[in-house]
Amino acid sequence: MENWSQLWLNYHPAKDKGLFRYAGEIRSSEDTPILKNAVRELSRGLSGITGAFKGSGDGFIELCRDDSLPHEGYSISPTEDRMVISGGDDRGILYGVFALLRSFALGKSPEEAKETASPDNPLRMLNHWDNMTSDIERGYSGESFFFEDGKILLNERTEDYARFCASVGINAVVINNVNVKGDASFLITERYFPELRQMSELFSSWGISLYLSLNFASPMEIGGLLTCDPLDASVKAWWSEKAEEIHRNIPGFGGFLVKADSEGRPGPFTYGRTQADGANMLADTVRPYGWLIIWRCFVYNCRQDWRDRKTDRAKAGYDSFIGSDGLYRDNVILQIKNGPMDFQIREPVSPLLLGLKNTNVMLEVQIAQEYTGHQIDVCCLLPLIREVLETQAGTGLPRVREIISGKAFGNGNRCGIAAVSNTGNDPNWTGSDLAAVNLYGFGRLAFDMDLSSEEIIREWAELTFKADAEAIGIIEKILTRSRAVYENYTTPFGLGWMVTPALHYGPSPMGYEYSAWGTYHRADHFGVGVERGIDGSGFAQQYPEPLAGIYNDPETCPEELLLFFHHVPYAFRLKDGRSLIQALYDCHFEGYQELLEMAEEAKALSGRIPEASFQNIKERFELQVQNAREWCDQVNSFFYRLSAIPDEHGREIY
Ligand code: GCV
Repeated sequence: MENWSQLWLNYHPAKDKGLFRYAGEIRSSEDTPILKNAVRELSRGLSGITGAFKGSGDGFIELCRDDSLPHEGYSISPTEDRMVISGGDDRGILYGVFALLRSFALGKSPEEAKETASPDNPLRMLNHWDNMTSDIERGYSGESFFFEDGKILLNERTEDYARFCASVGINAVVINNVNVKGDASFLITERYFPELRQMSELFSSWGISLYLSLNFASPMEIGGLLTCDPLDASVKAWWSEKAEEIHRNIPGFGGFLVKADSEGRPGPFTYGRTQADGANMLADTVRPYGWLIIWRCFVYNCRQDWRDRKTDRAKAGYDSFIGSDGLYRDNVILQIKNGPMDFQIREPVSPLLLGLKNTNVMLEVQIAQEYTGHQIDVCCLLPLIREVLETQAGTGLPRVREIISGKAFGNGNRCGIAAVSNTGNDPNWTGSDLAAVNLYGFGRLAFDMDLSSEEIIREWAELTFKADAEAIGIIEKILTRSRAVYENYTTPFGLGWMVTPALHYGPSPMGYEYSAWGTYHRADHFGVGVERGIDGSGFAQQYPEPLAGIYNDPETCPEELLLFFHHVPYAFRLKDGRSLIQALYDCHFEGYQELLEMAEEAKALSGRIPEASFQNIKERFELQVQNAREWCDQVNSFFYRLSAIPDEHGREIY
């Protein structure tokens, strides 16, 4: 038995509602690597769930191709004696197998297991920020399971990781950090080809394409050239040769993810070239192999002067990319963080997502809890992701989900969604047992954007824990409200950036206020928030109407984003009649109180879920309670000392 968790693929015994009779035999017409894995997984899962597999049932499960189904699509159809899983291709069949196993594990009936589905998003990707030095940038669950001391790791955990990904429909994985340095620059050289080849084969057998993050300065750093100017002929030739070499050595390779001109990384700006010049040069060199260039839009000036109120980091992504809309090759996808800043607990949707109409785009979210509690604080991010997908509802504008799935502007299958992964080599993979909901949920949501957070949470909890209905209910309740609670005791109303600099855990209300990172809240004696309307930085005007108008006016701006868009006096009246300052106090006190309640509720899980999970959850709640208390007291004291306005309810502020 492995000494690491099987997460939601635990396959513990479930109740039979008529499905078990199909578990007698598995028939597969073909024997491709993916189908071999599909059959193996099915028999592994069924033996755990039914406890009796190996020829005991009368019926059978049949896996087959059906060309009328779309790429990666599947259909599950029960008849009297057989359960047919058909797929548009091998990946489709594999996804059908996992869907059927889910139905078995959740105790569904044959009728409930019946389904025809295909993924909403063409690319469903995980980005790992794993370094070859073993550590993970913004990792909160141990060290890398891909790299150790400059070497690539390939073992049973790699295979389990691929199984977990496939089980929720992830079809692409970038294994190394976007900040490519040191040994990682050599991943595209013969030093690492043998292991990468094996990894790519392993991933492919689970329907996953291997991607690498790229160092834009590779021609200089590993190629001995004196420039990496994308328009230089020797640079282009170098990349063409490199791509051919990689193609020869790593079959199944998917392409590159590139962070350029950002936070000290090299890029085309150094040579007075555009981001499009850089991306297109690479795209041309990889075109013969059908690979993609995924180019990140996280480009901004990280050496800003805090005195300067006109420069606004929130505007940088749009400003750097919008002018080249339509100029990108069709094998380039621009990867855009969900908000214009950097994965705060709440941000408006990036205006770039709405603005680029003639360019392939994909959404980037972060399930590594960098600003959302380091996988110590429980924070289920599914409500946040769901909001991003739906944000434009009611405005007549296309919704983000339509944009990233290629439906809004007709950019076909060059689009999708990526998450910065929250995994590491901890035995439970995600540091906190509860944080695995974000990994599971991201995959499920990327595949099916109609799923609600509640549905996913419940499904995950039932699959993960062998627990009674009451325990599942407790976990569901905790997770469902966790994001709102975290937001309340940290930075409500879109405030952001009161976090301890660099570490990004715990409060430091003035920590980023005089920094060079462009991360300010501009709190003073009279009010708080960044003025981003027409009389401020003008960020609100980067949105199409009616959003630009809605965000521009503090009276129409959604309250949960008020301080993101406006510098607002403390006496400003919210819709419920409270002053802003009172609402700030209330949120913090209530958030902390709610957290205490959640921590108390979690105690009832004792004896109801496996002891190791209970201890993991309990210990993390103890730390979270301390963290939330610091946030509550420090932020409230900060505002009280600045404004000199007392809390109407006379609660203790220091
Ligand atoms: C990988 C933020 C993080 C960095 C991260 C960067 C990015 O700035 O703090 O650790 O670098 O985002 O997304 O590239």
